[in-house]
Amino acid sequence: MTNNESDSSREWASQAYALLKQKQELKKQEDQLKVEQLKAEELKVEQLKAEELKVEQLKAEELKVEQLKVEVNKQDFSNLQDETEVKLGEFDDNFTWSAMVLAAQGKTVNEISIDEIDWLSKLRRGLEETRKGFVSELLDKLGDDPLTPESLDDLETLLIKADVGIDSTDKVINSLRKKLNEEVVGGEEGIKFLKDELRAIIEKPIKNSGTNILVPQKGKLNVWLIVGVNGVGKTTTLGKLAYLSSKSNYKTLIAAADTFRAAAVEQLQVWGDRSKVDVISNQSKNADPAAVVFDAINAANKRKSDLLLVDTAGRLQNKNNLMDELSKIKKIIDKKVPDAIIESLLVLDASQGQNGLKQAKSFAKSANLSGAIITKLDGTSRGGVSLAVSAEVNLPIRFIGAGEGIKDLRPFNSFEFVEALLADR
Ligand SMILES: Nc1nc2c(ncn2[C@@H]2O[C@H](COP(=O)(O)OP(=O)(O)OP(=O)(O)O)[C@@H](O)[C@H]2O)c(=O)[nH]1
Ligand SMILES: [Mg+2]
Repeated sequence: MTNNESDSSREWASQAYALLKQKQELKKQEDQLKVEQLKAEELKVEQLKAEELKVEQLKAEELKVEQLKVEVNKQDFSNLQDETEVKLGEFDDNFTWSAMVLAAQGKTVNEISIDEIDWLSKLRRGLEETRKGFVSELLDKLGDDPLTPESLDDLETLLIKADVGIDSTDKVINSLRKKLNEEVVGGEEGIKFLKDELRAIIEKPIKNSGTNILVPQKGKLNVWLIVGVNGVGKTTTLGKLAYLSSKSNYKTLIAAADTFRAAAVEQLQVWGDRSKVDVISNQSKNADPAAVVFDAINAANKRKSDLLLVDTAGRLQNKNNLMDELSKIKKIIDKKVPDAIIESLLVLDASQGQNGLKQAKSFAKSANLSGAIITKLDGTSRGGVSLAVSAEVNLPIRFIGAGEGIKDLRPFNSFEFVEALLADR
């Protein structure tokens, strides 16, 4: 965003803020109304029962109550007095920046939500460390002066330092060099060009996959395998995904297929409880992960689930065992539900930088991955590794995590990511 755009968008942001405040009030009133409606419907059912009216009528009323209950529960859920509640914060720099990023994507004042603002603020704060060693230095070096071949050398060093990877860095620098040979490029314009280039790198595997945002396909069982080495955040990510999915009204189920680590099932159960999603597990010692998946598929079929999230082990005796186990799980799914949509999502801890990239490459060779999820973007200086994953492993990034809370995971949006990465301009 340029400074001029910032000025005109500030007014927009203040309108958005006022509207969100109004919406919050309105929602409270609607919730109250729904609770009252529910009470009235329940009373009706009681009366109908007492009068022994037609069974059909009774059934219809009961159905209505059930539907209302779901509605009220949903409202209750977002109004819970716990960490899941998001309140409208101050009208500050964070709000303005987030609103401006949404406006730049063509959203109208009416279309934005507190959740979105909250997430963007988190993302921007989370990427602060990456930005510090990257953008601040970049801006110091580039200033507002036109780009020179020397400033490109500096930029190259900075991109490598931010773990963007050699391939992506080369690509960006070459494009910029080519542009420099053709015309004078001002500082501001240089940053804009840089943003476009970075976005193109991340977007490429997403475009190639033909799917912009990953959601469960309707009318089929979707099975998402959450894989990755130990400690990267698989189980946490799965918990957040279960929340996102059930909140979005997909019938969701969790399979606890990490039978290697002792406390894995309990940890998953906590997430299941928080997101109100059932967990299928086998508590016996040395349970076979493929057998857990087998049970979970049976349960998913019975319940007509939309999405089965499978937690897998990150630590086994050796890497071959890990790969064998994953292929065994896949075979079971293929056999039991041949038309299931399987996604193998590799979880990567951004703070591991180039090490994480190595893991991704080694997994990609043997595990037939379909996407990546980048976690722990909060508080690392290595957020740039997301670009390397796109460019060097050719994996579409599907979700990103920036915190340990249940709402700290979102579908990946390349525009928002690059804006947050270069948020000072
Ligand atoms: N700050 C931060 N911490 C995270 C994030 N995601 C996960 N964590 C933390 O990372 C730690 C490991 O997370 P787990 O979800 O247990 O990782 P895992 O990959 O399932 O680990 P194993 O099952 O042992 O292989 C926990 O303390 C999480 O709270 C994130 O986005 N940000
Ligand atoms: Mg785990």
